[in-house]
Amino acid sequence: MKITVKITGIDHVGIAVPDLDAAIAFHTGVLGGRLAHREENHDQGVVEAMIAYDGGAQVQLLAPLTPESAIGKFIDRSGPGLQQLAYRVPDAAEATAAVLAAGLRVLYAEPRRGTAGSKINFIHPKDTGGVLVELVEPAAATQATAAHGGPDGVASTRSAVSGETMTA
Ligand code: V0V
Repeated sequence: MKITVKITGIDHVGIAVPDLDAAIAFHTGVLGGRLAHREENHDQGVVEAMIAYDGGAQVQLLAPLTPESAIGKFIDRSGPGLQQLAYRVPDAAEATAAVLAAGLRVLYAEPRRGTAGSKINFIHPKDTGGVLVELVEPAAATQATAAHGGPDGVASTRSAVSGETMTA
């Protein structure tokens, strides 16, 4: 039987930014988003902020902690802008296995820690038509809320491991 990645939705779109506070000010002040979560992730070399919009859309602002990090290299090569498309999956380990079974490159053998206690992995952009695809298994509390379909429940119930989750 053919194994496929079970995508349940778009979790977020990631934007590489050189200055996180300036980007938060634009996305909240001009675009009307809400700062739902902010976290430093040293494994990924980023400080990130999740911006949530009414209706459930989420944008992740990603600023580099070092020039050698993935986001530092991206900004150096391509400038600030869209860096990743993150799909939500129920099980990141299962999704990783499905990608490998399709003969594509995942970046990590096992999922790693992402925003707010999520588990994440990535498919190499050269194997997806030029888009860095992230696979996100949200933390359990978020997963349950998403299944019950609250309009902005995804962002407001994120449970932070080493970050700060804001509620409206
Ligand atoms: C690089 N390339 C991209 C790309 N980054 N294409 C589309 N979108 C991107 N974001 C292209 C680049 O232009 C080159 O194309 C080619 O890939 C280079 O591939 P490479 O030499 O294998 O690799 P690098 O050194 O450029 O690194 C790219 C990868 C790296 C994707 C391997 O950025 C990485 O490990 N990313 C995963 C981790 C990550 O992005 N963390 C930050 C977000 P040409 O010139 O050869 O045609 S952390 C996060 O999302 C969190 C915490 C969360 O969601 O919770």
